[in-house]
Amino acid sequence: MALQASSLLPTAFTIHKEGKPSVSFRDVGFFGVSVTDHVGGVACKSSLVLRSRELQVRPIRAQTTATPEIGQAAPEGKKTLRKGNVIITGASSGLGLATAKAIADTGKWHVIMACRNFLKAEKAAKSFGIDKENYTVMHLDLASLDSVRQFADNFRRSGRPLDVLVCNAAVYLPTAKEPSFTAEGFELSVGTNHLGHFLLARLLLDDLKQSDYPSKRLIIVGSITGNTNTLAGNVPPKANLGDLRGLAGGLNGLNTSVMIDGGEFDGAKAYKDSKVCNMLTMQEFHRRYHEETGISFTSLYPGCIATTGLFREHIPLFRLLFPPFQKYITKGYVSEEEAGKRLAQVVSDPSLEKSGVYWSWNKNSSSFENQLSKEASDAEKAQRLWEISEKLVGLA
Ligand code: LMG
Ligand code: NDP
Ligand code: PMR
Repeated sequence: MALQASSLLPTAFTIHKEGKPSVSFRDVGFFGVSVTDHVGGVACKSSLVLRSRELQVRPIRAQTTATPEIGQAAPEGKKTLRKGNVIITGASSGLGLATAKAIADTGKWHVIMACRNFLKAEKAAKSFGIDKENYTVMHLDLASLDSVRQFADNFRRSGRPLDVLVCNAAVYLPTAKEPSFTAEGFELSVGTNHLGHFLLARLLLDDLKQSDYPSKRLIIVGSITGNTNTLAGNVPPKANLGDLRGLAGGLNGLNTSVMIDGGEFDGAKAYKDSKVCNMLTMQEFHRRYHEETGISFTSLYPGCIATTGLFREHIPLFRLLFPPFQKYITKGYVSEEEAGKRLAQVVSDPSLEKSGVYWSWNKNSSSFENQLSKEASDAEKAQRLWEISEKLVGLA
């Protein structure tokens, strides 16, 4: 990837404060790479429209360093907004990294990259040309509840307000024959993707509440493969939480099953189940806290980002065939940078503020409120999932 060129991009955005950028995005893609190199020319035109909309190439005066206008009212008479603070878990690769890049490059946000591998995250941020003014790496291992608690403490000590939390990190172990476990002994996929994030979001809810930012958001990344009302969600093994008996038993394989529904271990199913948990958790947060706090709770399917590290445990043949399969057969493929811009939209775009929504994008890359499967929108199950999860993570 032409990563060095990416450092040119913030300049490309900042010099065009008021109107449409005069730099042609046809020639320069988001990471300084030709758009056509990435998306094969498909949807190039629509992504141009998307770019100017998503990235909100609007006045960015509040964040530029030494202009005399700082702190003064914008010409329209609107007050300038302070920089927003967003935590993104798993920002060391894939979707999280691309989102960190997209959001940091607006100059309007400070991104806290919450990552288990500090060095990897730091290197990734540097190689993507993220301005060091606009990000901080903080250690977070979601597979350890102690680490989650420590992270929340450390974040609070930093004194930054929290305006948006993005629960993005995940592991996918499709070829594992035997389960692995988190520090507390939960099956690793559900333990990391759901329970770690559940505790994190619960601990940081107060911080979000206290923020004075005009739009406070908690975003939990979901997926199509957890939704059995789609073709992708019907590829075996299908997600199914059953009656949650395995989860209630602690997912430790000692007294009960390591699977939420009480079945035999299946890594691919555990991942899909964890995504159902993510989507149910978002809705339960919405029901419990949206009205009271004004926080917007959302989930999304960013598209099939077939090239990310998520598939690192899959067999080499799969990793070879999956991207062309998604690009040319299902046409569900999106590049990391495109997906990053979608998630960045959910972080900051005023048109995606509605709470309780599962966002998706159509072929023209315009967002729409999608329907979740029956199970992924089951309010009773969401409530039980919440109650069991809070016991497991030590909140009840
Ligand atoms: C499992 O296998 C593994 O067992 C598991 O360990 C784990 O890895 C898991 O998800 C990960 O996968 C999945 C396996 C079984 O699917 C395959 O990948 C086999 C590939 C078969 C090749 C099919 C030919 C397609 C041609 C593509 C050529 C390019 C190849 C690229 C391949 C990359 C992707 C692998 O899956 C199956 O059993 C195969 C059948 C799956 C079809 C599922 C479709 C069900 C449709 C049901 C309709 C439901 C309708 C709902 C509609 C709602 C609409 C609103
Ligand atoms: P990646 O593997 O590229 O990114 C996952 C990130 O999670 C990495 O930064 C990884 O860290 C981090 N992570 C894993 N375990 C932990 C942990 N214990 N503590 C902290 N961080 C951890 O995958 P994607 O970017 O594809 O996935 C991001 C999100 O997008 C996931 O929620 C996934 O479910 C979702 N998604 C992905 C789709 C796709 O097609 N790729 C489709 C739909 C949804 P490290 O870099 O150290 O490994
Ligand atoms: Mg899928 C419209 C069709 C579509 C879409 C959007 C996806 C997304 N997939 C689709 C169809 C199919 N997939 C079909 C027809 C097959 C059978 C050949 C198929 C297979 C398949 C496998 C084996 N797909 C997969 C796998 C994985 O291992 C991935 C997975 O399930 O990870 C949990 C995956 C995915 N398909 C997707 C998406 C987005 C994924 C991956 C990641 C995720 O949900 O987070």
